[in-house]
Amino acid sequence: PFLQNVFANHQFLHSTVDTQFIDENQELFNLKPTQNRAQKLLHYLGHVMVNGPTTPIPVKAKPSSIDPVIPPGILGDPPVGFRDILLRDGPEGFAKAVRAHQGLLLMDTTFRDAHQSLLATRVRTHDLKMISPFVSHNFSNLFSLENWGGATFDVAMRFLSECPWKRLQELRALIPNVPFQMLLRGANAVGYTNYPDNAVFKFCEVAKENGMDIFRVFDSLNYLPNMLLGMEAAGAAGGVVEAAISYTGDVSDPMRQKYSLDYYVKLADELVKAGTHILCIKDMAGLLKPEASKLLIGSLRDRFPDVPIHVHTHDTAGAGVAAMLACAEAGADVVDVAVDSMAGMTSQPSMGAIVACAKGTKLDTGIALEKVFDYSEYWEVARGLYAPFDCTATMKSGNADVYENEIPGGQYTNLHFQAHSMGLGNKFKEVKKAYTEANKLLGDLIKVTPSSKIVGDLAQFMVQNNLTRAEVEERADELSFPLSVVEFLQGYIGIPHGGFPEPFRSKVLKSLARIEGRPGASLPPMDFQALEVGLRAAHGDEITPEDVMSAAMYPKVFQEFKEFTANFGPVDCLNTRLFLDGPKIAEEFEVELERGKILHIKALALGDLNKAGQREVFFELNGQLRSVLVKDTV
Ligand code: 3PY
Ligand code: ZN
Repeated sequence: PFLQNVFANHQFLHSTVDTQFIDENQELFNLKPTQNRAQKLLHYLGHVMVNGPTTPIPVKAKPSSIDPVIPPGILGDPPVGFRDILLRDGPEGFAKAVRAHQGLLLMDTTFRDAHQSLLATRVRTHDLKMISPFVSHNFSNLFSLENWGGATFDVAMRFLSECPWKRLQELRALIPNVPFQMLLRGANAVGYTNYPDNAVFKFCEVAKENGMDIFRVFDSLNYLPNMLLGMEAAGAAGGVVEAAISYTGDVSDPMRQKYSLDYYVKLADELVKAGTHILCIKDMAGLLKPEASKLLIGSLRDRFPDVPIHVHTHDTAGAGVAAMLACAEAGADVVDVAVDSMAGMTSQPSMGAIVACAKGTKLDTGIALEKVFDYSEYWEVARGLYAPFDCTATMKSGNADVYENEIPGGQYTNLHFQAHSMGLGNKFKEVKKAYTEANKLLGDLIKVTPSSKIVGDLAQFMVQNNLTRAEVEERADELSFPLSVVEFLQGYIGIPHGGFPEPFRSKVLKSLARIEGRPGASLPPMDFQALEVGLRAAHGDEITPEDVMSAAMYPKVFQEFKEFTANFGPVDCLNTRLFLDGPKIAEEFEVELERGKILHIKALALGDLNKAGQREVFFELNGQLRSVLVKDTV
């Protein structure tokens, strides 16, 4: 584009120019993005070489220089799996087959919750795709692979500059036999606040069309109307509905009465009555102790002999394996694990540990430990590529204090990162204490996205303003609270169990509006057609129904993602080291743009800073010399 500008320049064409010509004609550097994907990728690589990664990096660590190796064992067609049963018998038949199955079934969270909890959700489609055929061939007896939803949807666009739908499509093509599972935040879909009902329905429909099978539906307050809406949307799309009760407190502690065994059983009654195919206990903070597991899962098993029970936990305190085995003993059909090298701490308990402990017992998973070791080795090395995001850079262990602060796994890691980046590395205990107090102030909530963020925002507000719980309560009518807290009290995400805390709520809200009932019910339907017309006008005619849903969920994030791609091309085709760190000078590498379309690139040199504050970066692309001009912003 630079040379095109030069050759189109009137002065250049019609008079003799010297080198000052460039300095005097800075508009030559107004480089319009070309339509060429290869040139755009060079632009991206040049940008990273000059300015560092485009995605924010929480930890000062470089991606490892060791490449993960795909283990052997990918011959022929993949074996038949539970997805084949689902496709043949539908959701009800699938649920029956799960219930009838002898032995313990596993959901593998490595592709979603494990990296959401340990690596700030940063694992890229590139590395998921590499190991997918191995999973399909060697883990065909998984109940499901959790690979989508939760925070992965917006992080894909926001920080990885890749399309979440393309991830789903590509993984589906590589793993036809294992059911895919996603986390749906009920009426919040994959966002942080309630959407109009038709947006939740449409979202599930498009997800199902793109290959999603099982929808784990929860609400961050266990607010039944929100849960029912999500369940209906997943069911109407033809998905397997897995209604998830978020677990907090401790049913084995007679002193913790707010979230008692009776509370959970009554809620389960409603979800089963509403026709859930599977019932899930979602222990997002890892609070479910073995004794509580026996009580809770035992009661649910007795009450619902025909409904498959699925349990999710986090290993923050270190009791995850013990708890999941206790759940299985008490009658759970499926428990969640992550492969060993992506397990433990705020992630799920270890797959290898559970497979080994269950081996030879009535809970035998039928999974070969040797295959778990291979799978784990891939991830151990792949995880090294994400060193700039790895919580182990600062966090050295889990902590049983989670039984007191009840912080969900992913948020525990986030708060730890935040405390360190704010220079409060030795004050994490105080941050957690403030979280505990903020939770009490808000009336002891179920805490999971987004209610957990509201508690976290209030905790941060208390730490920053040096306020105790008593002071906040006393001065509630004069303090300027975070918007998320005010909106929560207004009823924007639903109604918490036991109602809103009073007089705190009235003091904060004063005359502000209060939403009655289910928030989504009062939102006008989204006009998808108008949205699509607007997107086509802004980004051209290649807008897909999936893009429309991305924009419906995250309008600004989607727009920025499209702008990024228009400038920098399909960066998801780069390997993770190149994406994060760019190539070294003289490094040669290949980039597969699409099947069979391979670019051969060599990074040649980085030019000096010119007067306009730019550097020219030189490459060889398929044997031809190419260069890009990049503004040096460092
Ligand atoms: C999410 O909502 O992303 C969660 O993982 C909640 O546990
Ligand atoms: Zn989780």
